[in-house]
Amino acid sequence: MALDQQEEGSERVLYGFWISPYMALVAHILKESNLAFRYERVSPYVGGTHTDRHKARNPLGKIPSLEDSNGLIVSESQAICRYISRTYPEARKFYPCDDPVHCADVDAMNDFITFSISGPFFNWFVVGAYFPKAFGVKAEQESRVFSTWSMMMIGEALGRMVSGSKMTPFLLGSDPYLPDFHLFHVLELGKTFSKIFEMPLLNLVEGNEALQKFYEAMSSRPSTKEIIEAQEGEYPITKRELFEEFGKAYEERLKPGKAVLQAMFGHEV
Ligand SMILES: N[C@@H](CCC(=O)N[C@@H](CS)C(=O)NCC(=O)O)C(=O)O
Repeated sequence: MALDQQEEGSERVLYGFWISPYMALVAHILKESNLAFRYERVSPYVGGTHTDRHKARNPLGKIPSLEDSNGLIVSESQAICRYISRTYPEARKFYPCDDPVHCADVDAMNDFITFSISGPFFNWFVVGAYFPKAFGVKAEQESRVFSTWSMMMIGEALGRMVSGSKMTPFLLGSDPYLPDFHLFHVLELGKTFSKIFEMPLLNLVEGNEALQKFYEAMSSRPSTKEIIEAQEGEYPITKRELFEEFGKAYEERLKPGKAVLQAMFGHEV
C-alpha cells in the first residue's frame, strides 16, 4: 500500500500552531500535494513545545513536527518538506529530489533564504518584538538598534535574492518550488507581525514591486487562501497568548539571558 493511502487507524498529524511560518510551510506543501493531515495545536506561547509530550516528538522543543501515517515523526520544517517529497511523488514537483541537477538550483535558493533571510528574520522578531513587547524586557532602545541592523541585513539579502532570481513571478520561473513557499511564509509573517506589534518595517513586501508581484501570485493559489484563513481564525487566541501568557511561560528560561543583558547594558531589564 502506498504511504499516501492512509492505513486504517493511522493518520498524519501536524503539530504546531498556525501563526508559525514553519508550520504553515509544511501545511502548504501537504495541501498542495493533496496529502491529508490532522492539525493538532501545540503552542510555544503557552509552553507547549517544552512539555514531555512534545519533547518526545522533538527533543529540540520546537514546532512543527509531523507524525506521518507510517508512525515516523519528523521535525524542522525543511527536513519535513524534504522527507515528504522523497516519500510522496506528488510532492516532488516542489522539491525535485529525483533530479539532482534541477534540485541543486532549488536547494541553492532555499539555503540562501534560510541563512540570509528567514534565520535573521526570526532573530529580528524575537529580539525586536518578543523581548520588549511580549516578554516585557526593558531594553527597548537596544531592541531598536538590533531591529535596525536586522532590517539592513535582510533588506540587502532580499535585494540580492530578487536580482539573482527570475521573479516571473516565482523565484525560479513560472512554477513555485520549496523556496517560494518558504519565502512566502516569511513575508506573510512579516505582514502579520507588522500589524500585531505595530512595527511597519517588519512588512518586507511593502515598497518592493517584485516581492509584491510574487506575494500576489502566491496568495491567489487556493491552498494559500486556506492557510491564511486558518491563520486568521487563530489570531484572537494567538494574540491573547502572545501578550498575556508567553512571558509567564518563558519566565524561567529567560532568567539567565536577562542577567547577561543586565550586565551588558548596565541597566535593569
Ligand atoms: N528551524 C525551525 C524553526 C522552528 C521554530 O523556531 N519554531 C518556533 C515557533 S514558530 C518554536 O517552536 N519556538 C519555541 C521555542 O523555541 O522554544 C523550522 O524550520 O522548523
